[in-house]
Amino acid sequence: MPGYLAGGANQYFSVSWVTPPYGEPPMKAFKDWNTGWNAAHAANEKSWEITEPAIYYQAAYQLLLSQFATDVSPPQLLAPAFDYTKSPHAVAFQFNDNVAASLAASDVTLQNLTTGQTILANQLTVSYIAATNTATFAYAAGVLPDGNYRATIAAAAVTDAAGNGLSSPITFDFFVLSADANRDRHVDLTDFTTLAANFNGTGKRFTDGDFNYDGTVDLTDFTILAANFNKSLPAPAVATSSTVDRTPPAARPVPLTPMLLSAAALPSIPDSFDRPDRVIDDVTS
Ligand SMILES: [Ca+2]
Ligand SMILES: [Ca+2]
Ligand SMILES: [Ca+2]
Repeated sequence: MPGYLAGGANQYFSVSWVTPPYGEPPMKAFKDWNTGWNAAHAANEKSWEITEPAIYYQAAYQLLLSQFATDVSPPQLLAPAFDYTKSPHAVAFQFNDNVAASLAASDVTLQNLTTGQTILANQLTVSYIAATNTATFAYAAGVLPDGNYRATIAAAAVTDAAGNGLSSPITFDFFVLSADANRDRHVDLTDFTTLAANFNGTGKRFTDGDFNYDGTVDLTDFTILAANFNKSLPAPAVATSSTVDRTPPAARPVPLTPMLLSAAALPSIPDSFDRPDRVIDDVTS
């Protein structure tokens, strides 16, 4: 085992009538003989005793070695995440080592695969939580445009304190679909029902229908939902699969759209949302 501190001759040799090794310092606490029962002393005569390394030797020795050892391990990505629950939207990457000094907003490339647009680095801000080694890239403007996204980080862009880069580039896919409260890639009656159930509520989140992230579910969020109603965002096609989206937008129910759009224009709409069951009855009948 590298760095294992070996034991050695025991200066505290227990057979007191054999000197040396008894009573000698470590470098002289050794004698080569082979004896069993000693009749004169009526006792067994141990011919060899060693000192075993104990934790108080070993730990200190390992610490000493560590001062000379070099970190050659590449930092590893533990968990990527996209946080749609807050504005600004942000992608976060947790590493197993401190990579703070190497980070810049330009390290991540954020591409909207749906539109082909790339979010420019000057639209991102980077922050770092040292306690968890988590780098967060936030979209300064707040809410990302709808689309399937791919975040990539080049292997050399992120290094630990010893200068080790990642062993491979990072690729992380996620999606943004405004008003999709339950994150099923469709804006439909389910999301509308959630919004209706939380209408006029405060302390709300995106998943409650607070689509503009102001904490309240109100007409502004309703308008966002109405504008996106019946919109679907299929997952990007995977090269190895011939699977296609089985619920094309055209096949999804549409009758709510005119009602929502016209209702959104009515100033009295918030009151009618006090009874979400009534609203849904209207919608489905
Ligand atoms: Ca960098
Ligand atoms: Ca949905
Ligand atoms: Ca809101």
